[in-house]
Formats: sequence, structure tokens, C-alpha cells
Amino acid sequence: MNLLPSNSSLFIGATANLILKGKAAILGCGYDGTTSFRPGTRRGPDGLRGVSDAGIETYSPAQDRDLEEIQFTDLGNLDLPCGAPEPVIEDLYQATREILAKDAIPAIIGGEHSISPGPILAAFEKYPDLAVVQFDAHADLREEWNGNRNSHACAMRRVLDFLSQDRLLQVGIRSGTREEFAEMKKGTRLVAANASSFAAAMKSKQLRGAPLYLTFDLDLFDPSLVSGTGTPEPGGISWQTFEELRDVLEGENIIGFDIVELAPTLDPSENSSVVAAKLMRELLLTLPTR
Ligand SMILES: [Mn+2]
Repeated sequence: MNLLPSNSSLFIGATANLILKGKAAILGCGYDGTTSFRPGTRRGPDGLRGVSDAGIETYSPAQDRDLEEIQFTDLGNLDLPCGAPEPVIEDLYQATREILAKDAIPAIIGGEHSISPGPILAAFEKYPDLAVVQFDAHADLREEWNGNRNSHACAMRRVLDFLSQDRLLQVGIRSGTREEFAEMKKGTRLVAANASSFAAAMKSKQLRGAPLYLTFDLDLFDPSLVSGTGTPEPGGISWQTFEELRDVLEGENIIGFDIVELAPTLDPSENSSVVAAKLMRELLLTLPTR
């Protein structure tokens, strides 16, 4: 994979540049070329890493686990082509394939949501029974947006080009068109952002124990918590609710995840970056092979 020369800090507790079998590999993909409202996610990977050293602890009280007790690597950032999303998605697909080929767990930092179909396709090729859980404010099911089929507003539509609809759960969605909501409800993919609904959906869709890819759009959270994101949407979840949702994932077979849509410059307080860094910590500590 084509990485930028390293000029930023690593995520707290990470080792550099060595993909370890069975362990997580963090990779930044700061693409924001299709943003329709407020740009800035190109700074997402370094914004998340930048606050991780001073802004959060390595220890998670919620899980009673510590990043210092696990091994994972931070590969830095992909060197991305400018402009259209397709070459970026292709590069990230190839990079994710390399990580998965070493039996490691991709932990992608966006970038806008348009990048996610790349790593999800790579995961699907390795795990044909893959299931995807999208945590997001927006349905992202448009066929095209502003003339682009690979816009951030189309991310899950592109995933459904290859993934069966009963292998997708969409958690916390509170914005979209009437047609998008009708489709999600018909497919019983729409899951309210609380632990009991999420646990029930995991069970009824028979996703327990399946290889899981998680895609976390930070606008899942309420804008009062994460204002540094491209398309904020009122009515989002609290950190406490995230911890309850995470509990449902305890012991599950998570084979990869991404955290997307952090736009650090839109939140000079850096609160949003701290939430993203803490989310990264909690997910790393949830992985089955930690
Ligand atoms: Mn999204």
C-alpha cells in the first residue's frame, strides 16, 4: 500500500508499521472529495490520533481492559489521489486486502463515509458470510447524489451492490428520504439506537457469531457531543448509549471496522476528536483477538 511519509503521531499505545497476525492495524484514509455540506474530514485521521496521547487514557474503566495489555499497529495514512472517490475507494480496498491477507483486523479512520465500501468489499471477499453493522444518523442508501454513485450519501447502497440486505443492520438512522426509510423498515434493517433493540436484531437476523464489520459514522452521536462532523443531525445518541450498544458486541467476531466523518477543524474545542479517539480505544479493546 502507498503510505504517506509519517509526519504525525501514532495512536496511543500503537506500534509502528508492522502488521501483526490476529491484531488490529490502524490505517488513515483522509478523503473528503464528495462532501456535500461541510468539508474537513481529510484531517480526521490526524485529528483522532493527535488528541489520543494527551486526551484519553489507555485504560477503559467500562471494559476493565487497557491498550497497554494488547498489541496493535498504526500504519499511518494512505497517500491518496486527489479528486474523484473511485480511485480512493480502490486504493483503500487494496490496502484492506493486504491487512486481511495477513489475518489482521483493519481499523480504518476516515475520511468521509464514501470510503467504506472499499474495506467492506475486501472483508466480504475474505468472509462470504460477512455481516455489516452501520452506526449512523443517515441511511446513506441513495443510488446517486449530486451526480455521483460513490458519494458519502450512497455508501450503504454501494455495499448492498454485493452484500445481501439481510446481512446489514442500520443502527441509529434518523435522517433520510421517505423511500430510504421504507426500504430499511421493509428489510427490518432499521434498528433503534438502544441495547435491547440492537441485541434483538442481532439475534433475529442470526448475526451472532458471524464475521462482523462495523462502520461508525460519528454523526451517530448527538451534535452536542460531536459537532466536528460534516453533516450533523440532531437527536443522536449519548456516550452512555454507545457503551450500552458496545456491550451487545462483547464476544462477537469483529473482523474489521471504520470510524468516519470526523472533521476536526469544525470543532476547535477538540471534543469531537476526543470522542473519536475514545471510540477507537473502546473498539480496539472489544476485538476478539485483543
Ligand atoms: Mn454515513
